[in-house]
Amino acid sequence: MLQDEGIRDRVAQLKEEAARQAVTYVEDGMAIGLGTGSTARFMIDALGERVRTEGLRVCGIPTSEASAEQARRLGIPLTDFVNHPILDIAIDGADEVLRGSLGLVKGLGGALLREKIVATAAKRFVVIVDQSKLVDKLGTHAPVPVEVTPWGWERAAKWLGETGARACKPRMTRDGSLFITDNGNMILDCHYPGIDNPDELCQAILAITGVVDHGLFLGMASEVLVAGLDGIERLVP
Ligand code: ABF
Repeated sequence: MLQDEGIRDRVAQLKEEAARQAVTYVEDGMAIGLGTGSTARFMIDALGERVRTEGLRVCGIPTSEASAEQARRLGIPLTDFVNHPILDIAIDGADEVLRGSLGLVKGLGGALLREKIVATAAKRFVVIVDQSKLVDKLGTHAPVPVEVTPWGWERAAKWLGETGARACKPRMTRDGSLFITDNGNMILDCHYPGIDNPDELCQAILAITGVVDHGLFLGMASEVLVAGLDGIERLVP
């Protein structure tokens, strides 16, 4: 048990190191995409610290209500796509990072749609992870979350099964109720036995009516900062 806690603390430290490194990329005047999840939370904390101590003037578009609330609390001004249709940088975590191409699985935090909109709006998309997220095949550890409209989700789940998923289950909350995204949709967690052709799978998933988007982020990461026991490795595609 104590050992488990030790490992958890170490992983949290690694996430924080990657997050702090990414925040060194931020310059005065930048508009920033603020990710979601425990690693992104460290990043928003570190950004808030720079705003407070250096008087850094930045603004952010958050990818979730949770990140928006954290940013407000830390005095990071928020903006929108009317004022900033293009962001200078977006910084976010991931659930899996494919060695080589740096394709990602994201969305276990439930914010995949806003994360993808923000990532595609950014000139530079920096992903921050600890080394446990690196994989040789996507789908190895994480299911692919698919955001679907609540009406007719059963049909989408059936067709997702045809794309090779072993199971596509509605995401539930800890208290046993249906998880609803910040956009009012449901998430189906689709478990694949490893994804051989991620590009093909992306197209097949998006072709299903009722699918809003999915957690495969291919060709989007400008770089990935991987925090490991020997320091931070910077990967570029
Ligand atoms: C977000 O947070 C998500 O896309 C991803 O699901 C998750 C990563 O979680 P953590 O940083 O808590 O490991 O970035």
